[in-house]
Amino acid sequence: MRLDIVSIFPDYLAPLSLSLPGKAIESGLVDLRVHDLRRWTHDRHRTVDDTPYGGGAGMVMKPEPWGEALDELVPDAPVPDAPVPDAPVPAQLGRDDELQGNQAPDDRSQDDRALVGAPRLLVMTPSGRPFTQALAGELALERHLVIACGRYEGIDARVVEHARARMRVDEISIGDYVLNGGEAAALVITEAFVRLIPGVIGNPESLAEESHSAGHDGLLEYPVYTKPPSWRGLQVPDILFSGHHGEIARWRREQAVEKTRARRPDLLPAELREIIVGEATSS
Ligand code: 6GU
Repeated sequence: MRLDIVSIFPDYLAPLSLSLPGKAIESGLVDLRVHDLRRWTHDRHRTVDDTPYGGGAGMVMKPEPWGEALDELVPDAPVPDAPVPDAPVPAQLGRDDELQGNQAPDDRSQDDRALVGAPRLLVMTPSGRPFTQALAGELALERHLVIACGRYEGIDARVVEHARARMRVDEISIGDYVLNGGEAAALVITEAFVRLIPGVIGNPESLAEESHSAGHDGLLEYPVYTKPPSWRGLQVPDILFSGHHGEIARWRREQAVEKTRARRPDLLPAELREIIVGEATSS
């Protein structure tokens, strides 16, 4: 996978060369390139922001540096101002038999269909759609991702509007809180999808078991224990010494359901949900 990350604080992305993403880079599975947005400015002060039209607090990131950055990083993208007949598929990855299973959901619009296999732009913003494990799984199969880290009060909205015509674009949020910029969020999503790239993690079975994976109905993970059997007066549950694999599996499932009910009732599959007295059932 080719991964381009654009930021005005490229040093913020340095931790990506450590640990898991670092190994994926060394092994050649990920070709990571971090870029300073100011490279695409032309004035003496390397200006990337300006005051918002319509007034208001804060600064808005100017469209020109972002436009030039995307032109350079995704050079094969079709140019929208010159309408192309018959929805071209980018030549370098256009063949149907090369497409990954995640790339062509049936509900995709005609315009989107032309972009199947095209580079994918992820714009980090608190107003984006929530990042999920399912999206991480999709991203792990992409050939070329570009992550745009916004700062200040956001990026001029025309940047995304323009990009949508030539590449697949997702505006992504990592949760309902506000960060000063998208860099920390870019670190988070990169760690989440890089470990799902085939070949990055030694034992793929460990992936299926963990929280938020599809393997266990989306339940949170059951509690785990290791030696010693007694520690500071606390015992490992007896069932785990029983050797009854069926019973152990049942106990773990029960624990996972109860933990999910307590912490994340929104994740409970419908058949495990209990009617809570007093809760509105219709609008
Ligand atoms: Cl992706 N960016 C910023 N600035 N704040 C966020 C976020 C992203 N996700 C949650 N909060």
